[in-house]
Amino acid sequence: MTTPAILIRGGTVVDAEHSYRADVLCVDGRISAIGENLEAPAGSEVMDAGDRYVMPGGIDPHTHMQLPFMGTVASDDFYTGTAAGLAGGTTSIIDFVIPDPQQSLMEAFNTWRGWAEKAAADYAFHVAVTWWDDSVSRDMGILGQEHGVQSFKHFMAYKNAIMCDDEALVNSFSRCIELGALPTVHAENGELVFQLQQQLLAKGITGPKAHPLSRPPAVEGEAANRAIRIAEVLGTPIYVVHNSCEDSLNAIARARGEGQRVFGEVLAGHLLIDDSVYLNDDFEFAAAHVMSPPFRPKHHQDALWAGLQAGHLQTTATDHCCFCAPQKAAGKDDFTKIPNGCGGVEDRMSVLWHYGVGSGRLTPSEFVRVTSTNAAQIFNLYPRKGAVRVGADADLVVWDPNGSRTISAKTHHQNVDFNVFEGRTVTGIATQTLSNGRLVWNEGDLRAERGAGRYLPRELGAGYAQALARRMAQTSWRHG
Ligand code: URQ
Ligand code: ZN
Ligand code: ZN
Repeated sequence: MTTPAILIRGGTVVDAEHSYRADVLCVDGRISAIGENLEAPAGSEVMDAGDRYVMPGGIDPHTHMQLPFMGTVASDDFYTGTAAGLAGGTTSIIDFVIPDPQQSLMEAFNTWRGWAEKAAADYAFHVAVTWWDDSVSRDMGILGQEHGVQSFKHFMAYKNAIMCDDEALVNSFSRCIELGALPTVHAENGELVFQLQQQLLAKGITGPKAHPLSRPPAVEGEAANRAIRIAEVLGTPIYVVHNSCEDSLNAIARARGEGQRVFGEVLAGHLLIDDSVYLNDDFEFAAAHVMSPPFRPKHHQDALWAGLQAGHLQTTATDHCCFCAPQKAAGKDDFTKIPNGCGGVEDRMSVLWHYGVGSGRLTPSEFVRVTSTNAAQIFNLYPRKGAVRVGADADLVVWDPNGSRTISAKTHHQNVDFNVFEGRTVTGIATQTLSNGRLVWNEGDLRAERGAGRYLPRELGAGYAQALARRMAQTSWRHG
């Protein structure tokens, strides 16, 4: 059954550059026309966007749907997690294939591809390099040249599990340069974390409050700086995921100030939630917030917001990796066994609008840049994604800047029994979401379709990322 054309009439288009009044016509899953007073083709649906914005659908470049991790499996799968994203205005995710050490990257990629068949929205994959030998190098080439994988992830944390040592980092970054792929890192020094964990357990400090004590900002700053320096010496761009603190942000800002091509990501959670959550006497509440890097003392949030405004951080994400209370309880007597991860894919856009645009920190166009366009350009999904332009996929969100909602696990669509933004009333909501030209979210009515999501192959090469980095260099002064 073909999807009827949809004419979004009377809205204000907001893209990464500007805002302007225009109708948007979507035909066969693509944007087919943008302009004033467009005719509605026969049989099309006409949607009145009134005084609302029409923006590119959000792209969350960091999710872990149904990730097998720390002895359990994340509770949102590729269908429920992408459906929840659509309800919040996010229309594409970039998830992670994470091979076990010694597991073939190709084998893991095929496994994740199978899991993602059920997705309700489009998805791409970063592939993690969790070990090294010639077969890993070979598989990286096949994945990059034949399967559209343009970015490879490296966990510098999680010793005795998926942690990359410097040898693997140097080899893999070098292979990325050969391929024209972008290396990304989870920057925490896993050796230090392990040491601090043992020290805390030896002192009998076993509750969730030990989690942030085992991964202080210096542990993240050291790893971010080390990864950035390795990238500098080898000559590759690098993307640092989930920067949570001044220490890693300063490492990025220093390098960018010297013209190095470094991109930084920040999670909606780290911009708003501080480490007091770990002092809560209720184990379930504190454990629900155990993720890595941990939530930090409040002053780091101001630095992260400033980093986003200054252009040192280019993307926002969620690291959506949910575990329900019974799963978190695995660490009841030993905090190192609490599955690490929190949710957020449904709330990222509203949270960033409320606290970003609502506070005057971000303009609407900067909001679009950091929730969609920059990620599309860095990870080579642009302009198919992250743009309101003729020919792009009709992934659009009709945004009501004056609408509000109160976030709660009682009402969210995420398949998890906790919401880290619980109780916050936010202004700025998606009233309609179109995924490939289909109306999938309409005033609270979610019509996500299991299996409608498509795999998004990505070209190798730093095309837009290169251009983006140059533009950032030219304009970063503008954000003050
Ligand atoms: O480290 C990650 O990004 C994954 C394993 C999700 N968990 C987390 O605590 N961030
Ligand atoms: Zn991580
Ligand atoms: Zn992650």
